[in-house]
Amino acid sequence: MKKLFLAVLMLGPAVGLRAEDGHQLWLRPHVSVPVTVVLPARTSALLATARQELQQGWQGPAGATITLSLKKDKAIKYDGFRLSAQGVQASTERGLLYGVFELLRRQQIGQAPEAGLSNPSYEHRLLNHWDNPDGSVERGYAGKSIFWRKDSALVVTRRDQTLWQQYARANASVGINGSVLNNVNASPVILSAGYLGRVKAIADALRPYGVKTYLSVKFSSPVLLGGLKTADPLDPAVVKWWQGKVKEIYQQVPDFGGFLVKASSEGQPGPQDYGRTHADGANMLADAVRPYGGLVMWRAFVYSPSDKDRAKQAYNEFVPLDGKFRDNVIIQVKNGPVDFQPREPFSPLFGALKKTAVMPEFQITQEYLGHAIDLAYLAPMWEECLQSDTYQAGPGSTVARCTNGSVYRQAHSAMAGVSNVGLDRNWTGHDFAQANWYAFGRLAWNSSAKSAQIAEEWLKLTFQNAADATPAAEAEWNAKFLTPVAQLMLASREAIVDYSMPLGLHHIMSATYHHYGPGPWWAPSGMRADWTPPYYHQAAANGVGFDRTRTGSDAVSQYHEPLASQLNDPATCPDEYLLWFHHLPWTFRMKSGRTLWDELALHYDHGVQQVRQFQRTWDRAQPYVDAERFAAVQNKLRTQSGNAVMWKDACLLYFQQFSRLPIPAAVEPPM
Ligand code: GCW
Repeated sequence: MKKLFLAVLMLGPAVGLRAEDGHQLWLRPHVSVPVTVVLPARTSALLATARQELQQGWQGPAGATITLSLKKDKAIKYDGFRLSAQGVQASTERGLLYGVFELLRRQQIGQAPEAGLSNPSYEHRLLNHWDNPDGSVERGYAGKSIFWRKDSALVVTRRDQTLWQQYARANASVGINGSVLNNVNASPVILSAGYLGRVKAIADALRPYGVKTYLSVKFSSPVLLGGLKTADPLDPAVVKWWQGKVKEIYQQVPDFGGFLVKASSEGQPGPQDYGRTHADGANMLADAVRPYGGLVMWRAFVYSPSDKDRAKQAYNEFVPLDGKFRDNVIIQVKNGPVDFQPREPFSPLFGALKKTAVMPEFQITQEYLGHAIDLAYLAPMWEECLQSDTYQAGPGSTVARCTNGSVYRQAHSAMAGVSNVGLDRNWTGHDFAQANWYAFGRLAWNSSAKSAQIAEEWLKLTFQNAADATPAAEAEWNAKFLTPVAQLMLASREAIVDYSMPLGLHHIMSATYHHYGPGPWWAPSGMRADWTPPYYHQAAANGVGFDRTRTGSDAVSQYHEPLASQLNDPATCPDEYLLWFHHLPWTFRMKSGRTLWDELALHYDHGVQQVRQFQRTWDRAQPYVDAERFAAVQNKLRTQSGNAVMWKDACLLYFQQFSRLPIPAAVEPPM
């Protein structure tokens, strides 16, 4: 008896629902009420999923009848849907499933089940996994890969399948309809028969949730895997090899989505190795997948050590190729012209191409924003990019509209996010990093969605409990938890910019492989200059910043007017981008009236103060959070707070050797 009691005590906290909350993402189970679901006449795994979700999660009127109907309707785009009190109407099965998730989300967060139409902004909403076949994840901070494992790579276990289903369900709940299963630095082995067997098993687990499977491919696979002498895209034997490989893939995965390719970039092989263009390479693969309806997403992340300004390279390589790509090719462009920095202006490739489909790539995993230690809610960063005006066809040509086919027609449209998912029990390493997975899906569905609204939704789904549902409890929860924690989230990315790379500084992290913490001095001898921070900040006695004006590298001219002129003039260039585009004296007068040096120091200091404020906010949230998540986030904020001080001190002391100016009195002196 005593033993049993002890066992219960030991098991208690570990299996209790609250303790498990953090592992359920935003899809925590709750008590549902009976509902009758009427399905279209045909049956399918996807429809079964939709019914099951309704039955498990219904919190509307008990005994209601909900009808899911498939009907052609010109107003419904892609996987869009129409909601009404009676049910969901869509033109695809996926649309029905997304409508069901929307209904359930509204019920759970207490929003009226608004009738009406909801269409996705992009046709394809994809996660890119930088997962390697050995189970490691490039830039992954949440443990090993959920797809690949070192030794028994090809044995599919029940546990694998359950995990893949849970992953697919989470994606479906926010409208993500595709996953690229492996790293863009692709291993050729992924296309071997053994691995394709596992790809099939993954595709089978994702399909009932409407998530299509894609693969990254290495351009030299015909040589490395196929034993050919060349991977020249115009060589008939190479063309034939890819055709055969594609056929083999579609035999295993009939609804395979297509390929993602990093070629002629960062040492990866590509068409340029054979004197061919990106278009030659992309089109060859596009022709191979076309008979099956497949797509090729060809990345524009290209730069070389010889470039005077890395930020200009992608534009220079791709603009001359506009109109040369097949219509099942989409050029995948990182949000900024350098590389996923805490803040970059939008890439000028958005708004540059007229006859070629372009898609944004965002990084959900926090390579440059504090890994899984710093709390960074990234939706404001993505919103900032999507809403930036490129002026491609006059005012209002936002990045969102230039990539979803509204400004120039695109046969296909898509948005990709580099996933932050791993085997960690909470999926993403940091509990708040779950919000970035969620927000990516919500923004890919509706590129006009507001970060603040997404944060509130996510907080309610992830932290609110049934016990908080009485009006009084809810008012308290809103005031004491929701509002302050949402504010924390919304300020979090700017805080990181402030304590690491304010005023347009970029790429001054420790450029040692890990990319964590400050390193403006990092420049080992013999290292490629464009991989070292001094190349980017250009700090010297005469000032700081990268001159990209018309008299500098002229990167400004890759933007349309009136933006180009606005960026070119330090008086009109927004402070956020000042040192991105200008090299300015330390005593330069800012819009605030302060000197550049003082302003810089104040930004660094403000970032530190912000994180301390986040700590206080979180401490006050304790009564509203389970112990496990409270402690985890509290610990991480503590580490982040110390790291913020390190960033500030290291950068200010480093820059001070050039500025030779005192730290302003309002700034906390270095430790
Ligand atoms: O940001 C850089 C990363 C690399 C990554 C590369 C890319 C997958 O440091 O790890 O490689 O970008 O996007 O291709």
